[in-house]
Amino acid sequence: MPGSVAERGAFIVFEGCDKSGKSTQCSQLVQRLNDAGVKAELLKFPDRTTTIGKMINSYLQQSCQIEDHAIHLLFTANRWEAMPRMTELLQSGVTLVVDRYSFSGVAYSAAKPDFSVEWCQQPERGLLRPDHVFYLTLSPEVAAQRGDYGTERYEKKEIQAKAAANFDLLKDETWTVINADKTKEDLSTEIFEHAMKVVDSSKQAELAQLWL
Ligand code: FDM
Ligand code: MG
Repeated sequence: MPGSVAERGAFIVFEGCDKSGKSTQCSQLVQRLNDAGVKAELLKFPDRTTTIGKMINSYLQQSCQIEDHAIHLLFTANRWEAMPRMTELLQSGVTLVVDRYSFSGVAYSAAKPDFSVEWCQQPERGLLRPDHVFYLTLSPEVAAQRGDYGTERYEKKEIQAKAAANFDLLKDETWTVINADKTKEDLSTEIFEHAMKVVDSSKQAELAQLWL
């Protein structure tokens, strides 16, 4: 159409606690979008491949200690360092499917003693704002049926429960809460159908900033 601006990609985030099937759903969504002719890429936070990401990885694997405020800021910095590339991809029409984002950053740090949601949100302000968040929830009973947690730092029932309570505080109208207690296929179909609408409605929308 003459005079029309180029269409951008959608910024879609998946959030939820461990064992909710987030990573599986992220990959499936990228696959389904690509099959439907929508250019889409998978990203994940923390991105453990960068210099900052390697420090985060050592911290999560408990091979080093990092002070609680400092690690919070490293998780945030790991998102800031990705902004130029993410902006470029979105502007060039690529939809981004992102496994965890600032909401995990706040939910997990604010689960620690003496950390407030507000304090944790500050350094995240101004990052790209997702067009949509799929929040996958799971009852503690069903999570327990999925086997033991791993050995990484936050893989404990109490921390996951506190993080889940914090996620609830962060929800807004851009979130869809999805009960993840379904088959992978049912879940993935439901998410894909919703995501196609998000891709469509984001095409002409301005990219926005988080929590400003
Ligand atoms: N996590 C993740 C944080 O504490 N802050 C963050 O900003 C992000 C993105 O890191 F326990 C936590 C959440 C989880 C851990 O995440 C590793 P993955 O998705 O299991 O790699
Ligand atoms: Mg994990």
